[in-house]
Amino acid sequence: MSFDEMIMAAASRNHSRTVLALDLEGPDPARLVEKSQTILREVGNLICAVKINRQLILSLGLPKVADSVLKLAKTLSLPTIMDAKLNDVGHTNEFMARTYFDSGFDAIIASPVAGWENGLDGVFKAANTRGKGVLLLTYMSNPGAEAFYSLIGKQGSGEKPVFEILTELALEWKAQGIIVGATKPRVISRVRAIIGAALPIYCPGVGTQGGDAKEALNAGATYLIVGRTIYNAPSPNAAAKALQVQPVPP
Ligand code: BMP
Repeated sequence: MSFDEMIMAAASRNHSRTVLALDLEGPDPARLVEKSQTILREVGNLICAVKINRQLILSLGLPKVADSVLKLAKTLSLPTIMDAKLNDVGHTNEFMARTYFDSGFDAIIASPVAGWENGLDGVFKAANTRGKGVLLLTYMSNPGAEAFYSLIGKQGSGEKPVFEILTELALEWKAQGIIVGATKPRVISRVRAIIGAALPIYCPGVGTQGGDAKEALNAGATYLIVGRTIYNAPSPNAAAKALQVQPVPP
């Protein structure tokens, strides 16, 4: 099954469009593994994917993450996304993508700012030959993101905001998804207007960062990426339940 098929199957099975951002921190690796697995088991049937970031990779190391969290996600039939935000030159990006994919990740996040030639070309090749997904960061959720992503860029004889140019690149490069902050519902609407039903939009920034789940979904979000609002809640299960929605593709 491709990444797209896996996430759609999990979304429909669990009536959820929530991607859990499992960004737990802590000094004791054994406890960190235990806590990660406990939360994943608690919300496993209320989410559609798991996103791992540098918190777990740097604390546990990739082999340990693969052997614990990725393994559990697989037994729960949940696809896994590595939030690597790849943004380097070709051979380095490609090495990271290959290594994460071959350790068990089903998709990876990259920044389109690196460009295609000797930038993300090898990442897409590594993904496409393995049936994995590439999601492109198109508008970040933090307040400071506006300074770059809303900048007006020149393209041919015309002008448009950088995020619109990045959105068009995601279509051209055949990415499996676009990431836009849930804190920016107007940007989500604009991106949805540009891409129509061609691609899913993944929205981080719900809850703790101030984004509203319903607003993001109404604006055109396909999936919500949610971390602290779930794993720091008194009941992660109740917090994940509160975010459940009927999946409506894309
Ligand atoms: P939280 O729900 O705890 O705010 O976590 C959001 C997750 O999404 C984090 O892993 C963060 O690194 C990621 N993220 C984000 O918050 N904004 C972006 O624009 C892009 C992200 O990947």
